[in-house]
Amino acid sequence: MITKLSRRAAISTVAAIGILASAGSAALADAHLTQLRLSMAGSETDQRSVAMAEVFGPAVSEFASYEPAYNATLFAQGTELEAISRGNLEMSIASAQELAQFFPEFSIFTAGYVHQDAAHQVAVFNDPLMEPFKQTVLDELGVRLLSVMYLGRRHVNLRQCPDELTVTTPEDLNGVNLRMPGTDAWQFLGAALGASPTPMSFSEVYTALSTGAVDGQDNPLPTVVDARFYEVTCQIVLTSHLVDLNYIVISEEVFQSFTPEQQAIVQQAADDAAELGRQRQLALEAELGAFLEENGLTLYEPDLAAFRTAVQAAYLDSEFAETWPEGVLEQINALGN
Ligand code: KDO
Repeated sequence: MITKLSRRAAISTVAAIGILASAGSAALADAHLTQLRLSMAGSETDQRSVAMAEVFGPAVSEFASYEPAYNATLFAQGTELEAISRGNLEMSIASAQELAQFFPEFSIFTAGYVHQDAAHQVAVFNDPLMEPFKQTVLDELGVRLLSVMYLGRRHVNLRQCPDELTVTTPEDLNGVNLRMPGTDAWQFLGAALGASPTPMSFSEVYTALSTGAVDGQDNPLPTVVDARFYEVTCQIVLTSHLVDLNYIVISEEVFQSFTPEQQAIVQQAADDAAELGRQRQLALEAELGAFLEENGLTLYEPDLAAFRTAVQAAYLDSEFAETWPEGVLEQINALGN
């Protein structure tokens, strides 16, 4: 009995030593990995998140540990750039609207009806016109813009059904309490659409829609489905007012801690993840209209020319346009169709 127990004890001690030894070597291996925490407001099932987890994480795994945090659990939406700049975070998926808080000229990428489609976003991001924008963010915030991610065509998604409110022109949105994310550039876009914009972070939108605290929100179809906004809304006005993007960003200090070979891997991994995410978002956009209709929503196009004219005029008349570098709007337009 005693012998048996001792043997068992001996066996478990040996096993425990083995486990500890392998845990120790894993910890040792991890110590050589650079931690890359990415904070974002989107969910784990958002296709941008999925693409980063599937492509970016594995591609850098020899020298970095990719650790995404979703639903703004690590940093509140809109605070990520500052967190990276202060050395408290390594990566995020930042919007041009957030960058415009620091550098007003970025508002050119937030203006309604400027980007035409996903390919246009990529052409703009990779064009030399983008270099001074990227350099400013690098020099002044210590943040590197790695690649451009496609979020999709933003549309107006309302609680009211079409028999209560049909939207044809921006005037029809007068008095509509439309949730927009909480920066000046977003609020301006909501007002340019004719609505009364209300700032609110993404994580609060579902509840605000379900209680009627707001009449609606704007986001692309994949986000309406991923965040289940369709459960608490009745119609989607297909305004396509913003072909929306986010930039994959990384701390420049962290980026410079990598060897040139590792830097090239990080860059390629970001480009590959962005491409996969873009293709998946485009596919979802093409198919989700049917899903939303099956779930009782009405989708329709308003007078797009009326929206485009009103929104473009609002921007050109605004203080935002005064910050746009000479000739850049024309260069952006020339890269489109
Ligand atoms: C949103 O808050 O409506 C928005 O779509 C803004 C985007 O820039 C992006 O941050 C996105 O939220 C989140 O990633 C959630 O999808």
